[in-house]
Amino acid sequence: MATGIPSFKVILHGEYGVGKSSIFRRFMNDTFTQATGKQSTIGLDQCTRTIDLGSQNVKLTLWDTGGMERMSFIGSSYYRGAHAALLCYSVNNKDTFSILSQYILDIVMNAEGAKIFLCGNMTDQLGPEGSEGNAVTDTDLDQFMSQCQDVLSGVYRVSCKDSSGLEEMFRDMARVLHQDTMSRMTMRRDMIRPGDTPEREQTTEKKRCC
Ligand SMILES: Nc1nc2c(ncn2[C@@H]2O[C@H](COP(=O)(O)OP(=O)(O)OP(=O)(O)O)[C@@H](O)[C@H]2O)c(=O)[nH]1
Ligand SMILES: [Mg+2]
Repeated sequence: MATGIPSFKVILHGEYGVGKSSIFRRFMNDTFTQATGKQSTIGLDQCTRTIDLGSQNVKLTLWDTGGMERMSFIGSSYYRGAHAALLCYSVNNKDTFSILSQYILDIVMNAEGAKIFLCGNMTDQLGPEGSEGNAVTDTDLDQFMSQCQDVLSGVYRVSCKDSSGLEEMFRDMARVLHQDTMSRMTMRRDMIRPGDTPEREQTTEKKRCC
């Protein structure tokens, strides 16, 4: 790594129209487009930003693509080397939530070892309590979280329209990914104790023989 700044690839995942590209645009240049009509993402976009965590800078590269591309040949490069997946659903559309376990399976199969963060988008569209309709309720979310306790590394609710929760989410993801790398490095260092290398043991054995 030329700059020495820890760098992480994060892929956006989830149903059509849940706001993946809107999250991407907020990340890239803090803009929002209220598109009319269906405009699915075609091709592949990526954007890198440096996040200041106070004591440490961390680079996040967000990758965005549409469902059709994920299924095409682009798919493998999309998943390759991903450190994390931001799994998105729309908080006012239960269908995009009920299908999440399939997406989790897809991530586990294609991006081995990637951490999974859950993001409910469009909180600006939630009505007052008691008027849930097709919205994802707190009970739905609690149930899902208890089913996949160890699978999720973070759970967020955001709105790309009014931009609430987004910067906090990007920072938290950067923090979790960085901390995970640090603790893995510490674990690895602790496992290699002085005098434990096979070569040394061999040398000692030989000396004893002579
Ligand atoms: N009200 C509201 N609308 C949103 C929000 N986020 C996205 N949208 C709208 O939802 C629609 C779909 O958003 P996209 O970002 O294109 O969704 P996508 O997941 O990238 O869709 P695909 O590329 O088809 O997979 C657009 O019309 C957006 O303007 C939000 O937080 N609030
Ligand atoms: Mg899109």
